[in-house]
Amino acid sequence: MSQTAFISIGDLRRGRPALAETLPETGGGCGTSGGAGKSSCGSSAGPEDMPAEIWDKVKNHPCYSEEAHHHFARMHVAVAPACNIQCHYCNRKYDCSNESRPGVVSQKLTPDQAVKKVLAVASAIPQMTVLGIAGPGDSLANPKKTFETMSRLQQEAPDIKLCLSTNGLALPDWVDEIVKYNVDHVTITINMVDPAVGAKIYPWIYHEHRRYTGVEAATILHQRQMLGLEMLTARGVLVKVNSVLIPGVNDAHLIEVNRAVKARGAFLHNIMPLISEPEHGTFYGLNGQRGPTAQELKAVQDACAGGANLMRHCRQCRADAVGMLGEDRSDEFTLDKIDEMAVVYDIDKRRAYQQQVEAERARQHQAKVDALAEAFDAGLTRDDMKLLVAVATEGQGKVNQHFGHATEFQVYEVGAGAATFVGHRRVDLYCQGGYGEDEQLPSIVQALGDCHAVLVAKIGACPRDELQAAGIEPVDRYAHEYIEKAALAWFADYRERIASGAIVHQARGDARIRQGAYTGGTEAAA
Ligand code: CLF
Ligand code: SF4
Repeated sequence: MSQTAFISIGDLRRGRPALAETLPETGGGCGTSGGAGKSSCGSSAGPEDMPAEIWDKVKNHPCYSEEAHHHFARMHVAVAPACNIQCHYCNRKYDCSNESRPGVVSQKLTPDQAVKKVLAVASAIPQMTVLGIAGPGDSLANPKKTFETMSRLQQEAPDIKLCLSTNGLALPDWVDEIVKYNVDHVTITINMVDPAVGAKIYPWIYHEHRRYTGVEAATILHQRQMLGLEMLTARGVLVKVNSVLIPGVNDAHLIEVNRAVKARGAFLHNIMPLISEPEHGTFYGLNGQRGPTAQELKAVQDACAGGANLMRHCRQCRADAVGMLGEDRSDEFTLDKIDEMAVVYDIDKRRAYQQQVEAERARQHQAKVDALAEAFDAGLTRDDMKLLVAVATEGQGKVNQHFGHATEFQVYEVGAGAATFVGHRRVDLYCQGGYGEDEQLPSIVQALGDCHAVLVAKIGACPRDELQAAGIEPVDRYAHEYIEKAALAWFADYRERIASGAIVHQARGDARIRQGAYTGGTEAAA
């Protein structure tokens, strides 16, 4: 029977109580993350927030640690083409929507080719620390290929962390294998804990040689997902739950999902926007089901405060992605190119390089802590005003990118003496090698529509004017400053200008989440 207390996105925006108030505390929670009761983004946590053995697992996993994703890379190998369920947001002509950006077809690999590719990437990108199997179908609907790949890599590249993503239907059958091959990070896509909601997302599943449909299918899937999650966390495997936010279908229901997965020990919950462009040919795309706006996504994420810790830096990568999150170097490692490479998998060299990266990360972290201490101590504001600011950055935690070079902006919420990372916005590249592509400006402005300011290292006159006309303040006076410090300084200045009557504060609107493939490559921004 349905236990769903359905709250709409509109209710959330109007201030209906969040998870911590609406749902009883379940106890238990994540037995390993140390995140119980915290409302902060768990993936932002550091070594002081969790047991040493957990920190050891997450510190260089770019998805499980927000900080790590600025320093370490991951790669996926597309060895799992088949799937055992149908999601209304998936068209299997494309990569798995659970873990991918639809519209780009994978080069499917045999385990042999996959191992070869991993060794080639590992030798070329020494900070690549994690190998994931995330489709293009379901990793556990292709267990032979998945575990053959994992088994070989455990032998041939023992320093690489193994990670897989699954819809969970077959999961309980493969927990022993997952543990056997040291796959200590598993993502389960869980979009519902109420089969009545599930029936609107999954038309069918294929289980134990039989096809099931409707609520019966969703009930089986739900039970298998919960069982698999419990089995993994009992064995010490770190589990992240991905949920696709589908407005009008499971939006506020995801608060209940968050509670349920926390109670079963999930380490992180990653709530992702539905991608449903009609040209992708999915059921939802063809039937007018829209994805959420940026503010709708944030409202659901914020409403989960107090439940399982949230991941907010997911880039919804392809099933054959290679590189840092947000960049894709898979084109450099096609099979024909790998054949021509001199692959030298030198584990000692990799370790030495990663130690340097780790030392640099620690140095940057400490410099940032020192720089921010004063800004936070200043107690700049103690009222409830909160604003969003967008930031152009190419790393090191600093405002250090030109507006025209950004293919995404980091978004921070500023207020009450705190500046908190809340997400990112993809945009098309404005600068096209020496000139600005003005046709891109309206879509960039739309992507930042809910932000009061955009902090950049530099910006040209044309985008400056366009942003100002849209009520977004372009700010380049904090170039090369730490992001949080810059955001707090801008906020203090903004408050002073309001107090002096120089400006009148106005609420912002919503923002559009960029869907589909980029039209400008990251290499063009270099
Ligand atoms: Fe890949 Fe997923 Fe492992 Fe990461 S991705 S299998 S946990 S190594 Fe990461 Fe990509 Fe988001 Fe996935 S950013 S889509 S959460
Ligand atoms: Fe597609 Fe992945 Fe869903 Fe399977 S689990 S139907 S591959 S989105």
